[in-house]
Amino acid sequence: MGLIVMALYFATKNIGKFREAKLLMTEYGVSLERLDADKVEIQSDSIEEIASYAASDLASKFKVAVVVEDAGLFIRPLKGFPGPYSSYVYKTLGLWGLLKLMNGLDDRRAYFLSAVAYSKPGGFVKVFTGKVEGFITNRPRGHGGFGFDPIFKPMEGDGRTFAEMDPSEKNRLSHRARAFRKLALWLRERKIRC
Ligand code: ITT
Repeated sequence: MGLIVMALYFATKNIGKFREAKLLMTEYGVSLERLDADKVEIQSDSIEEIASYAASDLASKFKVAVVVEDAGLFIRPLKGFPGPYSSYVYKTLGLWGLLKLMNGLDDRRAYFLSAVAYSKPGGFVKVFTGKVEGFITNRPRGHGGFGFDPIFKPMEGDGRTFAEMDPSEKNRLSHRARAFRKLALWLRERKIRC
């Protein structure tokens, strides 16, 4: 198969997400553009389904290859809450509201999941996932990153929260970097240059 050169758009309103993905993809020679478009967000408890639907909808609307990421924080003692509702819970309860729900809980285990859906016009969709295990801290720490970063301490780290790391350190461990890395390697395998 010959070399295919095309533009790759990441549809997200979250600038923090975009910066992290762009930094990671640049390491693999992939140039990511941001698409500031409204996404269709279906109701589902599968982040893969949510991302796939939105990506294929935008790819057919804009007639370009589109990437959409749906991510969430899953807290084990809360049976995976807030999961697919993370964005809503972040906006309504915030960090302290979530910490309050965990008051008195010794089990602080949680993980972030990311589903990155790549779609082309014509209905093609492929999904890549990434996961990072960790713990919810007792109070917010650090000012980097976004969302729940100040209260998430990755298991494989050195005790710092994601918000206490710089973007390249977070990218070594994060759910998002793991999913985007899979996409980058898949594009490389198929000789797709973006
Ligand atoms: P787009 O849909 O526009 O991409 P969003 O912020 O709404 O942006 P999600 O639906 O994937 O994205 O929301 C997931 C929420 O989970 C997000 O708003 C954060 O609060 C949280 N989240 C996801 N990834 C995170 C990360 O790496 N660090 C901290 N919080 C994260």
